[in-house]
Amino acid sequence: MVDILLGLQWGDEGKGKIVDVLAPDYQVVARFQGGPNAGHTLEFNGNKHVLHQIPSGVFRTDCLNIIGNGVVLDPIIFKKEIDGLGKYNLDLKKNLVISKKTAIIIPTHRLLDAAYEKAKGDAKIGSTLKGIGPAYSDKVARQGLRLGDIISPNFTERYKALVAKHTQILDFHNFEYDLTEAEKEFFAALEFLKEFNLQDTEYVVNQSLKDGQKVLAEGAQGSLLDIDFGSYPFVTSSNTTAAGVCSGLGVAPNTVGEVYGIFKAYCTRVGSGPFPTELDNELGEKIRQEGREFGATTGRARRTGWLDLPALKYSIMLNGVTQLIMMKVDVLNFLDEVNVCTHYRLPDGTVTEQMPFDLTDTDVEPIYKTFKGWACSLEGMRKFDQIPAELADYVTYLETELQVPISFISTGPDREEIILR
Ligand code: 2SA
Ligand code: MG
Repeated sequence: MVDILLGLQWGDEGKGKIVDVLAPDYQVVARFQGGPNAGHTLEFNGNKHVLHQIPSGVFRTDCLNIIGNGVVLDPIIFKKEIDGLGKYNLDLKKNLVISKKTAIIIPTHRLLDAAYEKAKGDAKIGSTLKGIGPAYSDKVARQGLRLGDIISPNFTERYKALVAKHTQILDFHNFEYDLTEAEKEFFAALEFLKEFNLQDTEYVVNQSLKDGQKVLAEGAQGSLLDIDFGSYPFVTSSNTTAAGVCSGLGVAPNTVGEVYGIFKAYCTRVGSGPFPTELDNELGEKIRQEGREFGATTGRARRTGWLDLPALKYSIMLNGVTQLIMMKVDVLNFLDEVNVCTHYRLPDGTVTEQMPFDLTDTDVEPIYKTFKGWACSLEGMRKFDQIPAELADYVTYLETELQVPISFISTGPDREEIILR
């Protein structure tokens, strides 16, 4: 079976940590969408490592890691990531397989990202500027380059033709650039990539399933950033929801087993866009500091706010979540009271649990339920019956509301800091 693990909010729910925790049960871990915009942080044995394009199963040496066709891959960043993993003595030529159908991010994609964001002015998306949107655009426009193309004799020609299209747009935007350095790095990185195991990974993953192996599909970003169901246009350019797994890996819907949905005990969002429960105040700042809420890729401060149940229920519905994983509960240890948004009040006074068509233009007022905080450290707690009564009440309330069991509660960044139910 293919089990799926994905974020139910706006990303940064802690997917990296949980993939790493679950990986021993899986023979394959696969990324199916996104690219170097992702930042998955893993902490183990005193190490802290951020992965961007490489699946979070790499630190488990008996696990095969797949970068699927639904990913957009930046070769320059790939080379840097591999170099950065050098100190762990991993055999990545063996344990990592990359789809030949993976879309390539070329240097002008990053420039286009910057040019488009600049042109949008105040309405900018808050992109990570990694070239994600332009690379997916070229894929959908049927003019992109794929990893399997890099061995083709006419690759350079096709690359140049694409760059010519891009520079026309950059010139139109009066966007200044110098490609010399980036292109040098890009072509060197392509040579480096050629030494890796490039395959039609849809065969690899389906063969693994036939052999009875367990596959874990690792989502990036979060469901509320989904291109179709997120707060458009403040979204990323891929299907971050469960639906993306089938198209992003080439597996059939009837192979999908568990869907693990990860959420934080509060919300964060990095980049622009609507955020109904945002705490744009001192408390929000305190949560940011306690939770170390800074972008793992860009270092940007993440916006913080209360847990949003209408949004969470929406994500659970879209993904068919079978088990919930609640993260960063310890960040709220300092609070006397914890709020949860249960409904939205719309401008016309209607109270609803549904996400409005356009959160950007609809000023929703969150309606909160207040819980007594547990106000103590959770250190060393590994069992549900050890946790304070206030936290147990809160978790039980969420399970009743969300109608999905909460199987794991994370109480700190390390692999070991987790309560299994
Ligand atoms: P993009 O880069 O064009 O896909 O950005 C579009 C929107 O998607 C958001 N986005 C993210 N949100 C949370 N985490 C992400 N990964 C990094 C992290 C982000 C970082 O783990 O912290 O370091 O800033 C991620 N990637 C994309 C983005 O903020 C835009 O709102
Ligand atoms: Mg992240």
